[in-house]
Amino acid sequence: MKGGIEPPSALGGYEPNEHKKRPSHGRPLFWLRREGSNLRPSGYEPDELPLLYFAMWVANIRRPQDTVQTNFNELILPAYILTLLKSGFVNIFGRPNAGKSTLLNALMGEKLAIVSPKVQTTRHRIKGILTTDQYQVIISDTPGIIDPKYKLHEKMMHAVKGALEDADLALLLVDIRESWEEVDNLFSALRLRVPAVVVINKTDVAGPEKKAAAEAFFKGKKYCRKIVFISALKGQTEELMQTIMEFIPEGEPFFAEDEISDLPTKFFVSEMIREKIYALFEEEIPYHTTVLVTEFKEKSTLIKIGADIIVQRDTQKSIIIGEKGKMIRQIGIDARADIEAFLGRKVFLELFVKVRPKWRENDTFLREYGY
Ligand SMILES: Nc1nc2c(ncn2[C@@H]2O[C@H](COP(=O)(O)OP(=O)(O)OP(=O)(O)O)[C@@H](O)[C@H]2O)c(=O)[nH]1
Ligand SMILES: [Mg+2]
Repeated sequence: MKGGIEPPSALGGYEPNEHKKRPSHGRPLFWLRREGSNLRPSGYEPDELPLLYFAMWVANIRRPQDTVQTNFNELILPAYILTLLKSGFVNIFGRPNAGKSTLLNALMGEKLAIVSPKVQTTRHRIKGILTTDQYQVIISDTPGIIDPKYKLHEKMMHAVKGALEDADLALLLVDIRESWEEVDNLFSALRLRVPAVVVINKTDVAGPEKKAAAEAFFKGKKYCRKIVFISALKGQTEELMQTIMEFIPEGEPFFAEDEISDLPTKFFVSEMIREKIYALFEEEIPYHTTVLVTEFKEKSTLIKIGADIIVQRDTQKSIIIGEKGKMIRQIGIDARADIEAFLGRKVFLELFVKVRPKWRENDTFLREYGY
């Protein structure tokens, strides 16, 4: 999150994971990169190396992790050296409701993606960036894979396709209670060209026999390089993190170390409002709805946010508003609490409901709403 906004750790009660702890002694001076059998500092040409080594000698940098004040780019920065940083894209795929967003949040130790017991909650690819002094892993949550029925679905599957293309490692997430045959068909149809780990989730609701049966089922499948059991809900992901590191290549980071996502604050705000709609309304209402943040003004004492809740029909508008405005007030109260925790500021939230017939089928509307 750029722009000085605190990460949303207050949101879901997530404890920062052990692997999440970042070095406190500043930016890396350089990374050591493997070139054939040699190690070479990244970002320097060979003819600059003698000068670099001389500067290191003067500054008394002898070993990786030595800390020093360097006069670097005319800035005084604390710096240190990293050895063989690993970095890469880990993309999560699965059917709706498998727990992909819960897993992203658990790995990040922060709530980035909204979660609900209903299917098709996630509509975008959401990247979480996890940086330590050992690695930078970019973890992508994706929409659950479905047969598209309308244009919004097509856009959602487009997001999945993009993630299939740039993964270094695919995490194929399975809800241990769902039909393994069906997920097997789906995973086979993906025709993955990158290594994949089958991640069996929700082990907190399954006994040892069920786990053994799942292992026997997925073992030996063509796409399956390894099987890991997790409970994303309970944050039991240590073994998965170790497995991820086995598959991530050595390389330089893609993002600055203080970035936790590539998406703007407005996106997260609109998602928090959408999450409340999934929680408060039954049946089809959430699927006909999207949220667009139209105003975001930082004032001295608070942030003023205006958002449109978009629905397809007048009847849906009156359901969202509720009797004497009861429901929209509730959305506002619930969403504001999360947004305030996320931004670490007081928020004035104003919600409007707008009817846009067939917005889910309309390219112009879809684009305007960020799909
Ligand atoms: N018992 C249990 N429930 C879980 C676990 N992980 C996720 N869930 C629940 O499963 C439901 C769906 O979780 P999500 O993370 O929204 O699933 P998703 O795969 O992102 O779903 P879509 O975005 O719709 O594709 C929620 O009610 C979660 O609380 C788990 O490890 N154990
Ligand atoms: Mg999701």
